[in-house]
Amino acid sequence: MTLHLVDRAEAYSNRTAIVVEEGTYTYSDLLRVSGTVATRLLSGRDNLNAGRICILVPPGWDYVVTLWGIWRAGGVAVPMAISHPPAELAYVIEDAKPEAIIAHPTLLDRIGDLAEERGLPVLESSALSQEIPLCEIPIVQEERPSMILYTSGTTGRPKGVVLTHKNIRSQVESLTVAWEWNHEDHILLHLPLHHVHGIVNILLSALWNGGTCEILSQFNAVEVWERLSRRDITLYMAVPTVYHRLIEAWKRADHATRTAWASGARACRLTVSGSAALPVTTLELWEEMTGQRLLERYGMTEIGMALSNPLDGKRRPGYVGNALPGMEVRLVDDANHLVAEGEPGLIEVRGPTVFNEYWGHPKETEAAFTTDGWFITGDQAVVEMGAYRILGRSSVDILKTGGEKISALEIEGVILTHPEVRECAVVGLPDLDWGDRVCAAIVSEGEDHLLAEKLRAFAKKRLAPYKVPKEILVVPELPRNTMGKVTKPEVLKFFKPDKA
Ligand code: MLC
Ligand code: AMP
Repeated sequence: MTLHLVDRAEAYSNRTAIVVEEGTYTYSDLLRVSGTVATRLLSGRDNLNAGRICILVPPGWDYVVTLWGIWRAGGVAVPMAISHPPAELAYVIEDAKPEAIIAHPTLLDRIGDLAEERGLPVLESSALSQEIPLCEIPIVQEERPSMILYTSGTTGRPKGVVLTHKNIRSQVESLTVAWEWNHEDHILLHLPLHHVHGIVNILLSALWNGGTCEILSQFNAVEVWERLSRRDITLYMAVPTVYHRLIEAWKRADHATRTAWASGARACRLTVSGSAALPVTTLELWEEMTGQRLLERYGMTEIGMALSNPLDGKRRPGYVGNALPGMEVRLVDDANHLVAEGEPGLIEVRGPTVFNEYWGHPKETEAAFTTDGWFITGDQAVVEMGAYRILGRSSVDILKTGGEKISALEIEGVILTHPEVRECAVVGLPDLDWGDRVCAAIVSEGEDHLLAEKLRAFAKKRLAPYKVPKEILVVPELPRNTMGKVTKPEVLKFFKPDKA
């Protein structure tokens, strides 16, 4: 059997699959060009046999056919973040151990040296889709791994989450039932394509259902509003920071513009928020402007989506609803006993969408599951009046900024390698725009009054842009408890709360 996603595309033949600035592509185009990519990747072999291939391609047509091409050739896709500096890309390459890297022509500079040092071939995405006679496309079992997505853990560097084709199919099927995806749907996509939010909830859900996914290469609030105002987008999904930015742009617009924009959003059948806690004020303002009550849902790279407010029925502000179709969700205490309704507990999840392993980390994989197979999310919640409310992470060292999960310890580790830094504590300051605003308090070895600025430049070279602290303060000493451990709630007090 071939992949269900591909089988289904055969039936959608002349429907529009992808819209990008350069043009419009049908499902037949998608099948033909991804077949070409698969043929070129195989170059005479029968099957890539789960060989990893890194993708460094911006959101667009090339990205979609590259992803499908790798899958159809029997490979495992490792989408990399196009915003990452070479140091972060090098980490992913070292960890995933790919057989090749597919890069967009505009990103070759970023990856060229890294690949050469490791003797890895770099294939240009545009060259891979130059049509040639197709070879026989292999049969790919659904139990096979399909992609590895990198996500921050509590301890240090990011880990690769291995998702099988079956995991992805289960994720898409669950969302299809819950949110009634269908072939009339037309969704706008501007989220990065190295996370489940953009890849599964938006791109693959649209393609599974014969809908249309319209891709903007990056987020721009005015562009999104303008596009919505054409009133043919049926679904819109984003992280809370994006909704906050849309609201701020709307406030700056004149009356006629506001009316046109709002009428576009009003025409959607559903607008969804997730990946981080949605502030109730954002939900209320969005509803006031557009008449749309945002549907908030909760998910994670390791599990896809687990909890969702209902499509029909009451969506309570501040709550994320209940288990999605096919998912089991429970709350437990420290001894792994179920907690009663109204009591806070740790969220555990089980179901066909849940990943099997962290790539190359069997110990971490084992520690992430209970003996009876529940995935331990590390998030806390409470059930009140029959719906889940997320309370936050169990660890103060995992932060969410603009929907990106980051480890405070990873950032501290990098800053501490600077010779002028003696101590460092990274915290997330609550912020209406970013969710957590990343801030660092440091104790300096010397008296350099330019150290904070130097450190930002130092961090920028080594870390993804969203991990670079927005504010760095030099302090005389870090607050500690009686055991000598830095107390992060005390560190937070160094910084001024929410600028919004
Ligand atoms: C960019 N910057 C960020 C940032 N993104 N800083 C903190 N957090 C972020 N997420 C930096 C930029 O590098 C720049 O730094 C400065 O902030 C201003 O950038 P900007 O132009 O305002 O940001 P922008 O490029 O518009 O990006 C913001 C954003 C983007 C919110 C649109 O971050 C985004 O698309 N986030 C979505 C992430 C996502 O898809 N998460 C899903 C994970 S899956 P400087 O120094 O140059 O000024 C998951 C599971 C689930 O969580 O449940 O879905
Ligand atoms: P990631 O590892 O990037 O997939 O991020 C997953 C994490 O995002 C979860 O473990 C939660 O901490 C957070 N998250 C996702 N959706 C929500 C939500 N609706 N409310 C609060 N936190 C969320």
